[in-house]
Amino acid sequence: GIAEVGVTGLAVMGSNLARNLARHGHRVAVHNRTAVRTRALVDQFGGEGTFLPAESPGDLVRSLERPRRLIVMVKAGAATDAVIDEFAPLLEPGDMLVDGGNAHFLDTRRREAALRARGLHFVGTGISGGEEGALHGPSIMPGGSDESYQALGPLLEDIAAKAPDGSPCCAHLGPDGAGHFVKMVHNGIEYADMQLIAESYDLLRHVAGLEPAEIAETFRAWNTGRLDSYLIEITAEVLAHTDAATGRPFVDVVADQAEQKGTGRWTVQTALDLGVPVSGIAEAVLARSMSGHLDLRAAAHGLARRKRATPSRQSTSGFADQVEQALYASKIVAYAQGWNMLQAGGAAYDWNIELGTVAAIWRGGCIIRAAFLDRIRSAYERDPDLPMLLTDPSFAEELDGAQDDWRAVITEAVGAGVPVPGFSAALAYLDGLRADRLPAALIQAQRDFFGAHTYRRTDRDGVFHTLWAGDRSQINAN
Ligand code: 2AM
Repeated sequence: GIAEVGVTGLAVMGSNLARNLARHGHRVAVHNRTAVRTRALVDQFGGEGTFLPAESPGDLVRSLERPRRLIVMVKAGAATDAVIDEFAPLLEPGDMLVDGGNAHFLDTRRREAALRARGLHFVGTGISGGEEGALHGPSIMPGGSDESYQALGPLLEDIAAKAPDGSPCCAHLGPDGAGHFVKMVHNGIEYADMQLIAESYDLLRHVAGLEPAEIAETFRAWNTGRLDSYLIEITAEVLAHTDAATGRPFVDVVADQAEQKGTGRWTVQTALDLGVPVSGIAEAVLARSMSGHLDLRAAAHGLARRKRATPSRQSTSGFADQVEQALYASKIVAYAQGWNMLQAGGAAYDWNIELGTVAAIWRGGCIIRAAFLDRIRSAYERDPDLPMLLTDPSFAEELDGAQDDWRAVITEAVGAGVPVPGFSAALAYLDGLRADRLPAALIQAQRDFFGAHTYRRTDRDGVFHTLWAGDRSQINAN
């Protein structure tokens, strides 16, 4: 075999990744179940580098240098298992199968264990950045064995996006499913970020009374500051766009139902299992879900109607500044929750995920790429044992500086009847964490009342139960 690497599955993501490899001077063997796609790729883009088309799985495997590096780019789920079943018998110990799809990390753990038993490396790899990213440089999140990264690292780092400081947006994140877990959390954070941006737009539109084109300008201005990010940039583009057919703002002709492919939901499901409160991500998933309930929305139309005060245009720029503060503060909290989840997942599955490294490889290529991620990277560089992002002195200071405006914006939104679940959940999380006393005391007392679930006291050690149905005396319960 003479190809350095193979790619099977040549839909857009797979084709673009193969082209990215070829453009970087790598000899890449390409294969697809349906051969027309293979031919189309080579016909259209053969001039970009060295492609070696393979007719069959056997052909593909024979064309690869050993140990073999084969990247699988098929739809996550049954197709991945089918492709593994097809290729594994053709491979030899030490060969590497890279799954670049959006697999659930538990599937990746199962597949990795099964292939490890056969001497094969299975490398579940998150790839973020969409079609453009796959072609021009995605953020790459590989799991799998240390040994496999020795062989794959240089290749993957070569085709990955580069952070502003020039370092590749690719790093080995830990064994088995670590890469797909990190990719899942990335997507969860992406949901939260998009929700917060959407709430900011809603406030500027319906509280400040700005038009989409004006809001686009506001986002453009924000994008030159601390909110500088891909998502803010494309938000400005979308808001500035006019629908050709109607001449109306594009955002007004798009149906207001946000869909989801499932990684946000997985993040929340997994977070519940790990016991990590990721309320920012959860609210974002729930808001998308609610937007799709057209029956309920129609039924609720006109309920609890607000008489909306006419927005006062004079105070608009002051209000936009306040929204920027609220957005930024909520974003810090949502990201902090995401990092708590990375930490908890890393501990639960013994992955030893380096929290600063995750921020470093999300600085470029992926959907949440932003200047902000370099701040997170340096926070963990300053203190690798940071208990959470919120306690980093520079983030703590920014939260403190933002909090008056943040509270004012939420108050305004509540008064106007504009829903801000992301902003409010973020603030509630912070207020809860920093509280001297939580009403959890009352909940634990209720639990003791109806279920004898016992309680601890603030003033001495031990576990207690009150005889609620009897004379209400307290007994030792352990
Ligand atoms: P196809 O072109 O032959 O359909 C995205 O759907 C990619 O995954 C396509 O390249 C598709 O191949 C491939 N794919 C989907 N299911 C597959 C399977 N069971 N085996 C092999 N490839 C599959």
